Amino acid sequence: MDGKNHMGKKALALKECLDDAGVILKNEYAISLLMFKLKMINIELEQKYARAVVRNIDSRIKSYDSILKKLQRKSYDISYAAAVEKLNDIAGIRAVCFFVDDVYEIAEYLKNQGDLILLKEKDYIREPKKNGYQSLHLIMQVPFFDREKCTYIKIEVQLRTAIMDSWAELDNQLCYKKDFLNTAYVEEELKEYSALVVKMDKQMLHLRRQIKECKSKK
Ligand code: 0O2
Repeated sequence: MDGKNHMGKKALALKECLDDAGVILKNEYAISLLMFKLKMINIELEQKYARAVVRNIDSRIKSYDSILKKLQRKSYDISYAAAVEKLNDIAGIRAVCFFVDDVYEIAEYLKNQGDLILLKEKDYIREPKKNGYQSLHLIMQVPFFDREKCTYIKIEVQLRTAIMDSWAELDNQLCYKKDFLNTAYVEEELKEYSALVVKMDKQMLHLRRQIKECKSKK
């Protein structure tokens, strides 16, 4: 069998596994559990602070094409086993908050949920990526009990502010994982705008605190 044919067979086998109804359902289960928890946390925080906390929550199951590309990009084996073992974001959920302190408070709530296991935390807010990307990522494990045993489903939870989210969305559209002539220039520009994101998030938080102080003096 030549190399290309072999790769084709591996990719096909991967697709078959990812298309399996049970596999899809397990990822959907992890997403709906996290969605439920984030909504509950949001209700609690909105009541605690009497203001809006989470702007929106989105979720997705990573597509076959995107999984295949990521396995290839990272030089992993093209197989379902490798995808499940090596990739942390086949199931993904993103909560976009208004303020940066809300991001960390929600992360603490999630970390304190007795039924979830925190596998890994990547704080790209305290330490943004080289290109300026900011977000807090929690890789969590959701237990799934069936008749025979308990298995764990990985899910990546991305938490960030609305301003960070706008930057990331524009980066996705303009630059992320794209290859073109002026890459270096665009990357430099985006990095500069990321510094503006930091500044604006800090100022908005400061302003919110000032307003609260004024109100409490009344
Ligand atoms: P897509 O198409 O959005 O799903 P690791 O967890 O260390 O094994 P991974 O998953 O590469 O490796 O980690 P990383 O770098 O934290 O990226 C996870 C996800 O965060 C990415 O998934 C993106 O969704 C998002 N992300 C990371 N870096 C950037 C960035 O520079 N710009 C933007 N816009 N998003 C970013 P995917 O699979 O790369 O992409």
